[in-house]
Amino acid sequence: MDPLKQLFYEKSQALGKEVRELLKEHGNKKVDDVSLDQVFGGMRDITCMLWEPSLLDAEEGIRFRGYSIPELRDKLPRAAVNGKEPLPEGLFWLMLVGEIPSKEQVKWLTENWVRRANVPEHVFRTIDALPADTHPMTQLSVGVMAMQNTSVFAQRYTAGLNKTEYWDATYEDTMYLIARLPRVAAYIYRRVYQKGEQTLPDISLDWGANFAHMLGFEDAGFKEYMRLFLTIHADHEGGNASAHATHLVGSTLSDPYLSFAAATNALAGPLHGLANQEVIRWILKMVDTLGTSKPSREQISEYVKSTLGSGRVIPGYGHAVLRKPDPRFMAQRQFAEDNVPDSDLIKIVWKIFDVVPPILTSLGKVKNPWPNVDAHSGALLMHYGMKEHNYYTVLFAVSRALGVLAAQCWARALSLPLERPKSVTTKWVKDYLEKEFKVAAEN
Ligand code: CMX
Repeated sequence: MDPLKQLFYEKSQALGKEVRELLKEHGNKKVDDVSLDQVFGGMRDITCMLWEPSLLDAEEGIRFRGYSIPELRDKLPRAAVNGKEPLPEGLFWLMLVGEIPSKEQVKWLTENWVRRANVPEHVFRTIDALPADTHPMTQLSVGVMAMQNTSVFAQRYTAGLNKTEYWDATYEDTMYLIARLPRVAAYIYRRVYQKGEQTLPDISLDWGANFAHMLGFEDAGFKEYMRLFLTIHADHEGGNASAHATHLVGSTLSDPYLSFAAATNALAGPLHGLANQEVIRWILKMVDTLGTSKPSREQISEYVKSTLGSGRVIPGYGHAVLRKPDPRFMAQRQFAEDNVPDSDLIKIVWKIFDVVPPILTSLGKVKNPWPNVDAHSGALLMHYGMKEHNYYTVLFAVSRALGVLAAQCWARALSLPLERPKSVTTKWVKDYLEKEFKVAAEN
């Protein structure tokens, strides 16, 4: 058994035992109750799902196994040569087994993924069958689905897999899928935007730097940004749409390929991951409309108000859970301050950060007026020369695989069952209120 699998096995056996004992003693204790606002309002804040890799606090932001983003930037292993940002491999290790890995453990993981990274030829041919103007997220989803015929879980299940072995097959699929994903994603980029001229993998590079290389970006700054990007987008607890989609589909014992394809489809919505493409489009339209690459705060303010006036949201702002500026935004801002202090586009992002929150607050209905993760990434990608906005969400998806697949390993190891919440009709709600009202009147 490989060392990470062995560690995961030990950890999951121990936690599985703890969970069984905990539920035996406390299984009927209440952790939440549900209001009609929540039933009609997207199930916000209902505590009803288990997700080991990370936990989101509305005020503080995300913590991965207890570590905040600034702590991860300090503690996770970095690239051997001039590395300042964490290697995403290290975060995957941490999310899977709850321990900060050593440099040697991360090196082992990088090399393991290199060995698993071969993508079957039919996957490329399947993507090639799509019109080139198919959105890159759709191409990614199709690419992931095309790999499903190699699923270890699906094959072993068909052959008669013992329940106690689900976690092992899921771990194998997870490791192969993460290893292959950058190659598939880069293939789509080069196919659509670089005349199909492919850049072959460089097996001496770490996972993030090799992805940058396959995309065709050799700049050391871009590689560092990719390492940071792939780390901070990896997970945001279990209730967000891409994570929840993975969890829901996986709960039917669909394998990790089918489950992660669902995540990509959820991430492709403009209220979720697609917002990173929408942000940069919106900023470039503003620059174009105002006729200046150095708009004043007053000009930006007018533009923001005209966007709101036309019944649209300000992309990159707001969040379903967070109530403070997103630490993922702040990490990118700090990266930009340290590495790219002189970009007009990035300075616009910072001015928007000054201007938008008071305007959104003044509407009186927006629960979180602060920037989210998607507000900053486009300007940094533009700076490094990646100008194809439709592609940005694919980068998010490659990162998101780390968290949602680590969670799927846990779901199988803890034998989490089929997910099946209760839904009701409006008539049911009216009848319920009527009945409750009568009960209240009788009392
Ligand atoms: N601009 C304008 N209005 C906004 C807004 C924004 N950025 N954010 C929220 N609102 C509005 C909502 O549309 C809603 O209006 P209605 O009552 O008229 O429908 C009202 O404020 C209340 O919404 P909320 O409770 O504050 O926010 P939700 O939890 O419903 O939605 C989110 C959260 C992210 C979908 C929303 O803030 C939004 O649309 N933001 C812009 C899109 C975006 O950046 N998405 C990326 C999120 C991060 C990610 O997943 O990648």
